[in-house]
Amino acid sequence: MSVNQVNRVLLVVAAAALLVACGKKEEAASGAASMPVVKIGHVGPVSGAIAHLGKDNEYGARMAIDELNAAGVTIDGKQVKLELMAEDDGADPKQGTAVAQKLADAKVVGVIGHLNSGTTIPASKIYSDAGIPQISPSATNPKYTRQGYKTTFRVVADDVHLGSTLGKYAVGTLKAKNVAVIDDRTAYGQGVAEEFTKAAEAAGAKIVAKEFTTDKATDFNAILTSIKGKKPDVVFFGGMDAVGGPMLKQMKSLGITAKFMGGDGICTAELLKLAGDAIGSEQVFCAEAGGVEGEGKAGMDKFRADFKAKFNVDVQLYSPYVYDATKVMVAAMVKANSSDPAKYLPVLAATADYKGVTGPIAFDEKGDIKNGALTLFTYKGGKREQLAVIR
Ligand code: ABU
Repeated sequence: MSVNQVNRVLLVVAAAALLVACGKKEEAASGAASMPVVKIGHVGPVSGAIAHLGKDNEYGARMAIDELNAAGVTIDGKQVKLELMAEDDGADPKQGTAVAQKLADAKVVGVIGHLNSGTTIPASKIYSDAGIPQISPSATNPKYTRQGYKTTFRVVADDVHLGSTLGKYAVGTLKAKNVAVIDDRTAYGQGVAEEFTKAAEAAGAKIVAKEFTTDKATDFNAILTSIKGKKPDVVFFGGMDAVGGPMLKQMKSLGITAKFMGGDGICTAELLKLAGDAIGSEQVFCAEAGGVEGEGKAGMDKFRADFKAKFNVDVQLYSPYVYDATKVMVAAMVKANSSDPAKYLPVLAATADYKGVTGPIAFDEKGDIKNGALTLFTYKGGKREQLAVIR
């Protein structure tokens, strides 16, 4: 055979191999297209002042769904395709109920969200009426799971746990005697500030000022000037980082040197950017409504590294909890052998030993996480630094 003939034969063989590969690819693609689709909703504020937190949550859901689809999920003998319907509620209660209705009308079989208590609580009635299981990965107002709905679940500790732990810490560890309290009048901010106040007073502190702002405010000079005159050792803020950051800047320019405390809403990576150089070393103390220790840290570290590699951003706060919430929901569908909410809801409620990256997940009779942890943090050297995990 001449060299030309050999080359022609090789070309024909290569072309045939290419055709076979393309055929297989099309076959695989059409296989995926013909799979039953299981729609799961996610809601958070991906617009507005806390869009960075909404995106963090949404990425957690996307990561879980992508991993599950890649591994293959089989329900009732058929491989299914999980589809995420991600909606934006702008942290606004009205927008929250509007998107909840949209998801119910679209017949999602479950919802992960919302992020804020102020949107999660009103939306939960819509999901309950439609029989759609809902897991909030971040809404901490206790009311959410205390409305008597069978469809509400939460994978983080609540504001009673958060506020009371922080109140005791302010007095017991930071030795605060005089405390000022500010909240943003949202369901979350007001609730966590009330729990903090009760615990700080019970531990012996005097509440020297109670002030209010909003979750959209940018100017705090009037309330901070009034607080400055009361000389507090600690200023507690019930609200989110988008307000807490500028508040810290204005505290600095007014010369207020009190420690600054808050719940999970300020306990983010973004607070460092939002407050700039106004965060003094070990001046800010906050708590995340979850946490891992010991052997669990390796799994969380891997999650953070995988998240960064996939989205090119760091975890802000609750994406690992969203990731676990999504996987817990799908695990219940697989165990129930059905994505029908009526069939998998009792299995989800009976979740007893799910091992997540955020720790073990089991639900109590209200749908709250059993034995939920808290992690106390401070900010030091331009980083959020863990102080302790508390159960
Ligand atoms: N838990 C803090 C942020 C979300 C919320 O409860 O409103």
